[in-house]
Amino acid sequence: MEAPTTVDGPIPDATELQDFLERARRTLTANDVGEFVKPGLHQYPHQWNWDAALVAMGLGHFDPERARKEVRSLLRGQWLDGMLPHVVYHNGSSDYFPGPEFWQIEQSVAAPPGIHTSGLVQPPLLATCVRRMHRRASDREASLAFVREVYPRLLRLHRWLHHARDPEGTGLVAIVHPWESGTDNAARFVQPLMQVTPSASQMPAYQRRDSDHVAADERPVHADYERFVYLIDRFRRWGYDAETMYARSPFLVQDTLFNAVAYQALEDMIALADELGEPTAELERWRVRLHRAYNSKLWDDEEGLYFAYDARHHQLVRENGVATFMALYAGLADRAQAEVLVGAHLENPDEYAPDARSRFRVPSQAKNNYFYEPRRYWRGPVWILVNWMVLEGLERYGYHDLAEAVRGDSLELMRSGGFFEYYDPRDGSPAGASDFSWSAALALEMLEPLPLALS
Ligand code: 9WN
Repeated sequence: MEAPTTVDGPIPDATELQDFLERARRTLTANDVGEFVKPGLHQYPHQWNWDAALVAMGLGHFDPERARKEVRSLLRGQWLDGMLPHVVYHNGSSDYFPGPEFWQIEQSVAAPPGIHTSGLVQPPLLATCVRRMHRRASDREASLAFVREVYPRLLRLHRWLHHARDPEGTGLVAIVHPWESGTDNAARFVQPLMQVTPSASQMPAYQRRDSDHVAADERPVHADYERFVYLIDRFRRWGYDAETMYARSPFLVQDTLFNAVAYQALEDMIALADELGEPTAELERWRVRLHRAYNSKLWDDEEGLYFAYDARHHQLVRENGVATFMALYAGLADRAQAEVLVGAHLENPDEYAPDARSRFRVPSQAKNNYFYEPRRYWRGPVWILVNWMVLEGLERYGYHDLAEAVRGDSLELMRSGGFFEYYDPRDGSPAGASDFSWSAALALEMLEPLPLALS
């Protein structure tokens, strides 16, 4: 394999490359607690939905059987109506807030019996990761049997998303809580969250634990947490009834990143269905509708950016963040849109390209965005997952050199800083949780390309 280039030049030699890959594998193995792989050493001691999907994809590089177990574990938390929760608490309480008891999922008739979970969903990356695991698997028979086993569960998740979260048939799937976006405190949620106004008497008692292991200024602010908690309290009072949540949640957003992930997942579902000989008409219908709505509703021609739509207050949220490039990841943009996204924004040093103020691609918030903070969580730091999605998108549209630059920066950050949750784009210093599983999983995915020959 050719050594990837970095901002400092190529990774020196094959031995170092092998050592780096070995460190990535060891990070995943060290976070393995048996039933699942923790997202990081500290901070997140349970199984998260899209983390598990990425972890499984990473494990698929060296231990396919363990990778399948990760997916099965996650699916054990699936709700009876198809919802796949954002956290599965296989191992009871911990020092993480909210713990299993806070959710009171027993209030819902759809909660799965005998297992604790959250009551929210997360970006549906699983079908995409399952398909990539399948493409990589050398034991084709075992892999196909696994796909056959999990496919109906994946289908139920997507059916739930396109019904429970789009009861009006808009084509776009809505989220009811910033945690569902996976990018919790991104600037595009500030305005919708500002309209969520709990009074002191409406706030349940709780204690934040997320700054026990990570500096408070690298985490969401107090006002965000108040709203995160308040929303959960509403939902549990409503018994997590999907209809009520859609109709009454004070936070209802048709998100750029979430819908791009959902769209790519539909493409992957269709490919898996074809291979299994399953019908695809329903998936096709959702796919076509989503494509149309994404471009007619979320694209702002004047700015040349995609924006999230606040479906509760009927307006676009005009904040420039990295989620705008997810249309490239999913192939939702046409050629002209792609040229604007890349030429006017991704390559613009005032927004995302390196300049004297920032050395590393890709800041999660445009540098000239009002809410940009280079070390605060989803408000500016570089995330390996986001970089992976951006580079996949760039490759898809033929921007190979730029994709290589994003890959190079990502590898450089992980090589010099370790597998962290995120990195400061100014100097590359690591931040957030250490030994972060999805960063390690994606290092493998970035360096060991998918075999071209298989489906
Ligand atoms: C809340 C586990 C998760 C990720 C999310 C990330 C963060 C949780 C938190 O950690 O969210 O779900 O406590 O901040 O935002 O994307 O899945 O790694």
